[in-house]
Amino acid sequence: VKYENALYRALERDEFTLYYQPQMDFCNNRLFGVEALIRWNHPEEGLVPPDIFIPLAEQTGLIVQIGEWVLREAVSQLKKWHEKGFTDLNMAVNLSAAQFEQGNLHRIVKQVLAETGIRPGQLHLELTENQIMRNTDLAISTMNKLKQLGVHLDIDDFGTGYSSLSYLQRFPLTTLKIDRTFIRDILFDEDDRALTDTIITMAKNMDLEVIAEGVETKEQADYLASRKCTLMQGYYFSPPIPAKKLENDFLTNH
Ligand code: G
Ligand code: G
Ligand code: MN
Ligand code: NA
Repeated sequence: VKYENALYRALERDEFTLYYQPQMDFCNNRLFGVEALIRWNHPEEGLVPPDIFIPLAEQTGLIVQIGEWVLREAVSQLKKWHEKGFTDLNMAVNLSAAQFEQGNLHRIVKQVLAETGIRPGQLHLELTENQIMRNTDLAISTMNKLKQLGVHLDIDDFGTGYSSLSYLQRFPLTTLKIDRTFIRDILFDEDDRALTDTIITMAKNMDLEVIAEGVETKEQADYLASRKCTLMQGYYFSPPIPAKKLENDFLTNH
């Protein structure tokens, strides 16, 4: 409630910004891609984290416009990085439930790709399990339209939701992102380790890519690599950072 009126004006006042968190291929220490994460630069309060305003944006329906802004901004940033020579870089964008359930999402995605000339295979759209389980028929149909464009469909926070494994096969997914709560205690909690191993094996069997989230230490990264999970994201590599810092820290040695 505190932020509601200000949130309405935030888009037109250009107060949103994107941070980018590196996704590393640990095997060759290469930057595989980045995940775009929105921040709100509130005129009085400073940076407001998305946990605070995304739920509010969802309640008010503003999330649809905000989500479209995120998509356009992230893909045009990716284009700039491609033009600087980093042509292999991928971009991951989070979708909210309301955005996902809008009938015209695939048209917007198609348009943004056409405007920028970004290859669809370099765009990952992140959905949570609960988002796709809300209305599975609608989700499958929307995902099929997106998949036909050639974009990747990633399940975010995998392992924390309510999807059943048998159900997963019905969705045209390309990537599972293992939730960070499983990675946190991976070195000393046998259950978390067993779950993580299972998700990695299952992903391989289903021909899906797998990304581990929340990797905070070298020991966690080494363990995951030993299980053949080499795509990783987390504070060990970097927190989400502004575009300029990402360029300085990750896109310089070419
Ligand atoms: O970056 P941070 O850890 O503060 O993000 C907190 C939550 O906000 C995460 O669950 C993330 O998925 C969500 N979030 C961040 N950016 C976006 C966005 O652009 N769109 C949507 N729908 N959610 C986002
Ligand atoms: O829900 P989603 O996976 O989209 O949320 C991504 C958010 O997770 C990032 O914005 C970031 O703030 C948070 N995050 C990223 N890496 C780590 C990590 O290594 N540890 C913790 N605790 N949080 C992380
Ligand atoms: Mn995410
Ligand atoms: Na996540």
